[in-house]
Amino acid sequence: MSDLDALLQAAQADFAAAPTPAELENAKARFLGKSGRVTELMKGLGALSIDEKKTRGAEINQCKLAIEAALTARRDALAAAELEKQLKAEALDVTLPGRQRGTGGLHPITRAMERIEAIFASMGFDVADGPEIETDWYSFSALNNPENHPARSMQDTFYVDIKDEKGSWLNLRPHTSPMQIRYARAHAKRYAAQATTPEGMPEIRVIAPGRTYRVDSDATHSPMFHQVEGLWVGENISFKDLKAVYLNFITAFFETDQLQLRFRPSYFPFTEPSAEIDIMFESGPLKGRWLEVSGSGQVHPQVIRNMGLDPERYIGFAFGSGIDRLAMLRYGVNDLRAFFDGDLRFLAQFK
Ligand code: 2U9
Repeated sequence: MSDLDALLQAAQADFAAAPTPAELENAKARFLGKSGRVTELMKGLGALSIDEKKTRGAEINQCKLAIEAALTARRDALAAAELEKQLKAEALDVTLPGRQRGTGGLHPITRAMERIEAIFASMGFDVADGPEIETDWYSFSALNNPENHPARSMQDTFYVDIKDEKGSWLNLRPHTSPMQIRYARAHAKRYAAQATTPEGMPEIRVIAPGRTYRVDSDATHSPMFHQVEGLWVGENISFKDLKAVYLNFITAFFETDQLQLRFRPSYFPFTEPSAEIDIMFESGPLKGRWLEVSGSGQVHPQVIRNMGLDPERYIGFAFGSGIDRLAMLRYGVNDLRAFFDGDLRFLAQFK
């Protein structure tokens, strides 16, 4: 083997052994660089005769071209390997399912509450808002609860470790009635301050929806639940107005007029007389069973007085319904706790 063949083989072996482009460039320098082996051979030509120079020079050139070709081939091979590696690392499996971007939705109780507000708004009812932490007077006294009434006990009502200016513990409101007392008092005060029109004070027509709290927990009771109470106070409001309003509400809420409504005598300290409201569907899955959906009654004269109004002049009705129970009936849910467990598999069904 000629020295040039051996040189070519050595170059090919060195190039093949270079694992990276940088090391390949080092190998190139060893053969083709300024003091590389091919350059050294070229320098040796000076000592030869003209004829020898021609032949040897042509042979060295041939060898140099072959080394350059080997270098290019190795460069291409390394670049291809690098590309292959990169493609593997960034491989996309286009058959994988796409990442889902979930859309939020309103909680079923919020949806029920918004529907209730819209239905009562269509009958001219305003919507009251108010604090969830209340004073003893607004939660109990204003609603004609006697001092020793069991609703005031620690077993029934949650208390907050703060006292009001009268020295009573604050409570988590056990019903939404305090909002209506606050609303009615503000309303009465506003019209007392103005020169009263001959027609008198405009009627109070308001619903109070919201979160309420009681010490109770099972499949049909949650320590936090939702109520909507309605109040209509004017100079000539009667039970027939209550029946018309409630029937209109319940047919709109359940989107059917295939139902009956009945009043059953009852007792509440804040209404007199008082009645439970039952409904019975005439079709559908709940057909034929009387279901208790609300308490109601004519607002007690003492409660009218606590609103800052004269019970000799003003009269009205009130009702109170559990929103969670209405939503359970509406959506066919049989465990109240499902609404508050926060399980998205349940909640997502209402989106
Ligand atoms: C004022 C005066 C009177 C609201 C009323 C009821 C009867 C009643 C219960 C139904 C199911 C509570 O959620 S529940 O457990 N409510 O039975 N509520 S009358 O009476 C009022 C409200 C406000 C100023």
